[in-house]
Amino acid sequence: MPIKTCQITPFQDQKPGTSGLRKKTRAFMAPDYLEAFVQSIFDGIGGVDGKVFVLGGDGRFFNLEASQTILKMAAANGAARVIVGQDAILSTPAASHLIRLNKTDGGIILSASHNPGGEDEDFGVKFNTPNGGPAPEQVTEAIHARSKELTEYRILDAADVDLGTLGDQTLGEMTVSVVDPVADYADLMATLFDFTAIRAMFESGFRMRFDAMHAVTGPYAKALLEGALGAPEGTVVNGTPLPDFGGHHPDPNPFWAKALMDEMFSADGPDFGAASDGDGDRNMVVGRNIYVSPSDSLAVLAANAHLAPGYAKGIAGVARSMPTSAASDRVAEKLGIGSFETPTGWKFFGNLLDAGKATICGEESFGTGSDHVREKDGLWAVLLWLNVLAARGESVADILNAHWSEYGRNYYSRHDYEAIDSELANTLMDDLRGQLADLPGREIQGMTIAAADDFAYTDPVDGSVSTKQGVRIVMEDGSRIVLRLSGTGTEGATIRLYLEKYEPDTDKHGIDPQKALAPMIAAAEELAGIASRTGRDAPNVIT
Ligand code: VG1
Ligand code: CO
Repeated sequence: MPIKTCQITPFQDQKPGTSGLRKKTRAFMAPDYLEAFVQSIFDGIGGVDGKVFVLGGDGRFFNLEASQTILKMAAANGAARVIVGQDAILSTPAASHLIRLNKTDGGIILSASHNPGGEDEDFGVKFNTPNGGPAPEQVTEAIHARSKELTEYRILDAADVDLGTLGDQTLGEMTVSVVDPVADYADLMATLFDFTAIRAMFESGFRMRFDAMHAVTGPYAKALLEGALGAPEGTVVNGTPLPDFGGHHPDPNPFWAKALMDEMFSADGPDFGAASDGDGDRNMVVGRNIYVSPSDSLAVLAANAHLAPGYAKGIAGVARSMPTSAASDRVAEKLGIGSFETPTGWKFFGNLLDAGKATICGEESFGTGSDHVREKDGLWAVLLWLNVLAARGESVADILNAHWSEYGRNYYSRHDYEAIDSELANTLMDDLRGQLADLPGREIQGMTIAAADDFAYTDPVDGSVSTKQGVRIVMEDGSRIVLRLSGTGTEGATIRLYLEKYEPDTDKHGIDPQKALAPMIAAAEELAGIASRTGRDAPNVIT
């Protein structure tokens, strides 16, 4: 089959963000754009000759077409084999698992995660390294550098591969192995959790609602929850993946998963609720009449992981992203295990997991995971919760209240201001950075600022340094304000304001977080002036 070499003018805007390259779908569909980025990946990792990769995506609009293009490019560039999910579907954690299971040279995941999908919405491409995790900064920088000078790409002039049929096919000299997207992942889950105990809990009438948000986890959740674990049919709702996610944001938080929240807070709601995002790596967990913040979920899972067979020996350490609340630090301290604070983005957990320093990781953005793969994993977190609920025989509310009594409560909230003019957002951040040196010692809203900096991280394993990862202002009692700009948006800038206040007094654990955090919210406005500068009177999304 003939290989076409296509000449192009290099693109200057293919810089990967927090999690791969995300752009409007139409940008990726424009002539040569996807191809240029894929060739830059191939070149940036030193070529693909004789290598094996995993390929799949979350099923959003353009997923299938992009997959065909990538397969033809992999073949033209000399790859030996690509393992691809049937119909080009793979959740992000399942892709990570397949990369590790088959000891491949990495993988390409097509997703813009929780961003909406469709021809006028978002698309994304991410490269994962042979450990199964998102490419670290050195790799994404090499890919970006290559993209800026790339003048040609190679693609096989061939018919589309039949991605609907399981088994091996050839494309030029390359083997394409179409695999069941769910099977290997489901097998892995069965090794980690006490399926017998969870099944018994469902048999005794435990009721759950899992909202797949018309995204990729539908088939995984049906196979595991309604299949292997015997939950009644109907436990999984919105379980059919759609290219536009039914027109919704597949973003599992109280704002975008409001229908689930309403059900969980209704009279006679289910015992347990959960949702996951476009590509299946995020999770939201809700009990009957109680919402579990992602930071608290991480802490509770770390404290209880030993109840699941896969973690019965205990965990080596807990890692959290910097903006995530310190609730998990308290658990690590009590367990006498390692505790790590990394920049935002799962790629920063990879080295800690590979080195065995951390077993469980989490982010405030509805991400939790462990060393079973190298991505956050929505269903994994849901199954671990189910295992903990089955083992303890208590409600989510009981477990959470007991956790707060033992460790104190880290009140927490994130306020997002979306689609802000980029220049305005950058100036706001620069002005705040300019004040940092003078902040310690200053009184604000009845509190004293103890420290203020722009977070920089030195990876404890390979010594690599990442700077400017978010401004943090810490009060004397440990309460914090964190501000950073999103690296996953596709329109203007998104300002993320993270607020945290520690409350040791059990009598004060029942307050609405927005009320408990009111002084922090006021202090943030005094320091950064988001509302006054942007003219917004409220955040777009509060989680
Ligand atoms: C957001 C989250 C971050 C997460 C990232 C990718 O990034 O804040 O915690 O790792 O999305 O998650 P940002 O730069 O927009 O704040 V996913 O599920 O979108 O791959
Ligand atoms: Co995601």
